[in-house]
Amino acid sequence: MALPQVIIIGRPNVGKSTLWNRLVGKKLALVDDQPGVTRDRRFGDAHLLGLDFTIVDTAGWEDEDAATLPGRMRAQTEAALVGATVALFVIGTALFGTAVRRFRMHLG
Ligand SMILES: Nc1nc2c(ncn2[C@@H]2O[C@H](COP(=O)(O)OP(=O)(O)O)[C@@H](O)[C@H]2O)c(=O)[nH]1
Ligand SMILES: [Mg+2]
Repeated sequence: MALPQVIIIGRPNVGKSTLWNRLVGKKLALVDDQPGVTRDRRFGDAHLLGLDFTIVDTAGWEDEDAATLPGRMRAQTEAALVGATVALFVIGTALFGTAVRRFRMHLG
């Protein structure tokens, strides 16, 4: 039987790929402090609290027109939701990422 799917969704740059890497135990998903680095779904095997499941990293969920790249990324994420058992909606580190970027720009 297929494992249950847990899908990680949320705005760009909130730490979705970092969480995915942590749950899979390997640094396979790209982590960056620029939004939009994850453009497609990534599947991995995870084990937590005695449960085996498939964990799915997704592109950031942006409210953009379907014809644009962010809009197509959102469509990918919405398609992934169809097969999911659980959705983890990450709202975490958006302000942190923005603050780091602004600080770096400030430093030049
Ligand atoms: N302080 C802090 N930074 C984090 C955490 N998780 C991710 N980050 C940073 O936030 C930025 C975006 O992370 P990423 O996983 O690429 O976010 P994604 O775009 O949602 O997949 C990166 O610079 C990470 O190093 C966290 O738990 N704490
Ligand atoms: Mg990502």
